[in-house]
Amino acid sequence: MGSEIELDDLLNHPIANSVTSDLNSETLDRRSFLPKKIRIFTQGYSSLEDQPQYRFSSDKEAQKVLPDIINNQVQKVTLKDALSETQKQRFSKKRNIGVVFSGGPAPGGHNVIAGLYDEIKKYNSESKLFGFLMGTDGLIESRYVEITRKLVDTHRNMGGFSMIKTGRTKVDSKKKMDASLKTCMDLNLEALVVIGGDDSNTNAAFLAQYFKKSGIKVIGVPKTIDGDIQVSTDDGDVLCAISFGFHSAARAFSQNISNLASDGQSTVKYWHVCKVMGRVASHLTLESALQTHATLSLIGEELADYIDRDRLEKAKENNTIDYNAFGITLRHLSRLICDTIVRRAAVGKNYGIMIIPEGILEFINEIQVFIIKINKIIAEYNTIHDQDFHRAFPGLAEKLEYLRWISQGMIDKSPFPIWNLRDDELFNQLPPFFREGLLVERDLHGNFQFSQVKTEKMIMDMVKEYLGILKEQGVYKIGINSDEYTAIMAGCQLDPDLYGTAIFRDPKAKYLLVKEAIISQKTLKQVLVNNGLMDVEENIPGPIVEIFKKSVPNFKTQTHFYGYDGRGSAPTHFDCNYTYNLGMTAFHLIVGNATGQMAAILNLEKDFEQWEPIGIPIAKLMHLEERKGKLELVIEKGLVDLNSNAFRVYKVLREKWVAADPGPDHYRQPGPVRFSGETEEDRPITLVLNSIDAKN
Ligand code: FBP
Repeated sequence: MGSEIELDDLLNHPIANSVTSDLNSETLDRRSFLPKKIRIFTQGYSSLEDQPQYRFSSDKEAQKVLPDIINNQVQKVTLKDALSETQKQRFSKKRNIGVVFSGGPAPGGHNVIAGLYDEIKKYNSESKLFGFLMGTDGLIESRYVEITRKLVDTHRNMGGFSMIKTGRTKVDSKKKMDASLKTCMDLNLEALVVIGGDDSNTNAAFLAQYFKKSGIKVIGVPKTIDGDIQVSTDDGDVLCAISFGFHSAARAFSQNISNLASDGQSTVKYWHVCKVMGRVASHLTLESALQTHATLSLIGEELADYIDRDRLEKAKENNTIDYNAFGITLRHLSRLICDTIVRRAAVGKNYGIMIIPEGILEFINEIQVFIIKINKIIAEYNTIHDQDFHRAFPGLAEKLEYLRWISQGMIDKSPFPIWNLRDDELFNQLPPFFREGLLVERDLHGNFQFSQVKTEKMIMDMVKEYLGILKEQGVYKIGINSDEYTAIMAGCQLDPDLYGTAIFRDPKAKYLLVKEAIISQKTLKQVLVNNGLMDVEENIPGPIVEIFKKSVPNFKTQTHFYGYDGRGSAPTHFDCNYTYNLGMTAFHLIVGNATGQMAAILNLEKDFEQWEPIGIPIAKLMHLEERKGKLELVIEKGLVDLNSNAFRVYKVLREKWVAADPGPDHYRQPGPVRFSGETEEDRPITLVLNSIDAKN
C-alpha cells in the first residue's frame, strides 16, 4: 500500500472532489439533454382547430355544473404561417402564467414546467411563470415562486416534483375557489396550468368553470404513474393513451422486480411478493408483468370476473345456482396463488416472483363491500356530527366499538342497518392490522388509500395457511430432480428403481414427487416396510431420509412494496419527450384561448414524428362516482381493458411464465432506466401492443 495521504489533501484532491460531488455525470447529462420538439413547436405560430369528429356523450350533472366548458371540443394545435399582426401579438405579448403540481409525483413533471417555461420565454422573455408551492395549498394561500431559468435548468429531465413540491388539497369550497382566484388575479395571471391526476384534472375543470368570468384560463396536464388517465372517444378513438410518469415508474418497478427474479433463481428459496402501486387500476402490474415475465401477476380487473366453476357445477347437480360462485373472495384468491406455488414446487421450483396490484382489494367481493360500507359510515358520521370520524375515534378499538354500536342498532335504527351483526362478525374475523388498514382515513379526494394497507401480508398469510393444509395432505411437495436422486442412490448402492417405485408417484418423471400418502418419516417407513424394502426394527436408510427431507417444502416469502421509489424515479426518454411537449402544448392552448382543456399528445404509441398536440375537454370525461359516501362528479378512471391486446397477450403468455415445468424460467431483464446509449425499448409495452391492429 502507498503512503497515507493527509485528510485535507485527500478532501481537496480532484478525484475525491469529483466522486463525492452532489452532481454526478448522469445528472449533468440529464440536465443538458434537450428533449425532441414536435415540429409545430419548432416553427413560428399555431392556432387551435376544433375537431368535432371526436364525440363524447356528456354527463347530465356535468352539463349542469360546468355549463361554460361542457361544450368544449377536442382541439388540435396546428401550424399557422399566415397570421395577422394582431394574431402574432397574441403570442408575443407579455404574459404571466401559473403552474401547480397536484397529487403524487410522477417522473417527467419538471419537464412539463420546462416545456411551458421555454415556450413562454421564446415569445417574450419578459413573460413570467409562477410556481405554486406545495400543490394547491400554494394556490389557495398565495405561496409561490417565480420560476427562473436557473431553477428550470437544474430540474430538466429530473424526476420528482421537488422544484415546487406537491400536495393533495382539493379546491372544493367557495372559500378555497375565491382564495385561488384572488391569488391568480393578484399575480395578473392569464392562465393556470394544473399538472395532476384524474382528481386534479377534475379540480382543474371546476376551477376553469369558476374562473371563466375572470378570463383566467385553466389547463390540465395528465399526470399519474397509475396510468389510469386514458381517454378514448365514444367511437373508440384513443386521444390520450397513457398519462405521463407511467412508463418511468413501470420501468423502475420492473428493474427491481427483475433483480429479485435474478436473486430468486440463484438462491431458489424465496417467493418474492411485490405489491405495486396503481390505486384501483392494475396497469402498472400488467406493464411490469410484460416487462419482467414475473412468475405470477394478478390483474385486479380480471379477478372481478372470476367464476368458481366447481361451485357452479356442484350447485347444478342440486338444480340450483350458487350466486357466491361469481366474483373472487380472499379465500379463492389464496387458493389460486397456492395452485401456482404447488405446481412449481412439483418441478423443484419452490421460489418465484409474484406481482400484486395495490388496488386488488377493490376487486375482492367481501372486502369491496366493507370498503363501500365503511366509506358511507364515515361520511355519514362526518355530516351528522360535523366532526371528523378519525379525530373522534383515533384508535382501532374505538372505531370497532362504533361499528359494533351500529350493528346492534344503537345508532342506525333503520330496519336494514348498513352495518349489521353479520358484517361485524365477519369484519372481526380479519386480523387487526388489516381491519386497521380498511379503516384508514380516506384521502382528501375521498379515495381509499390502498398504499396504506398491507394487502400483500393479508393475502400471503392466507396462502401460507392453505399451503400448510396442502402440505399435511401431501399435495404440496418439492419435486426431486431424477438425476440427483439417481446420484444419491448410486452413492450408497441402493436400487433407485426399487425404492423409486415405492416412494414416488411417477418414478420415470424428470422431477420425482413423493407419494401423497407419505407425509412424515413414519409414513415413509410404513411404505418401505409394506414394499418389503426394510424391516420394522430397522432405521430408514440415510439417503432415503435425505431425499424425503428434500421433498418437504419450506415456504418462505419476502415482501416488497414498489411505489414511492418508482414514482420518484428519473424519467425515461419517452417521458422526458412526452412531458416537455405537454408543457409546450399547454402554452399553445392558453394562447389559443382554451380553458377547461387537458393538454395531450395524440399518437403516443407511434413514432415521435407522428405525435400531435391536442386539447381534450375535461368536462366531457366526467361521471358521477361514489366518494366519501356521496356521488361526486369526477373524471372516470381508466381500468385495464380485458379485451385490450396487452391483456390478451399477457393472458396467453402467463402460463409459460409460471414455468411449472422442468425447463428454465422465462424472466426478462428490462434493465435500468438509462439515459445514455441505445435503449432497447422506448415506450410502454402495453402501449405498443395496444396499438397493433389488423392493418399494421
Ligand atoms: P396520483 O393519483 O396522485 O397520481 O398518485 C398516485 C399514487 O402514487 C398511487 O399509486 C398511490 O396509491 C398513491 O399515490 C399514494 O399516495 P400518497 O402519496 O398519499 O401515499
